Amino acid sequence: MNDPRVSRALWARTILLIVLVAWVNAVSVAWAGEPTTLEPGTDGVQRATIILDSYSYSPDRLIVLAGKPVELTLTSVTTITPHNFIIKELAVEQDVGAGKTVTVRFTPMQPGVYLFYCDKKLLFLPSHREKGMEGRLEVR
Ligand SMILES: [Cu+2]
Repeated sequence: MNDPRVSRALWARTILLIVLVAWVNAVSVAWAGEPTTLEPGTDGVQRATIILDSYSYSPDRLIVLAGKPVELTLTSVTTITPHNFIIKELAVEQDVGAGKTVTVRFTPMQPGVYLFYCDKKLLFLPSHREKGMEGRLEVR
């Protein structure tokens, strides 16, 4: 084991393993973020703030109750890239310019899982949704 080539190879393998484990952890955290449950305020409105970046929503998993209004404050932290927020089944479609904050309000009546996403794209490039800018709203 005193051969320096052997210990170099062992080190290389150990470092590779550490990098791999760190990467797998980072990816699984991104995929399985804890859902955010929106508590109704005294006025019955379920509110949350969502940060829009290229190309993500944070938080990207929301849980709300059916039949009560939902108000989302959409804050973009980008400097150039415009985004939007779409929930097709609920007729929600809101542009969010770079660095802007806007609110959307809607009342989901049917329990179920609704996907929200950004359909912006530049020319022939993949859409922001295809780059991962998507989340899910669970209506209970
Ligand atoms: Cu976008």
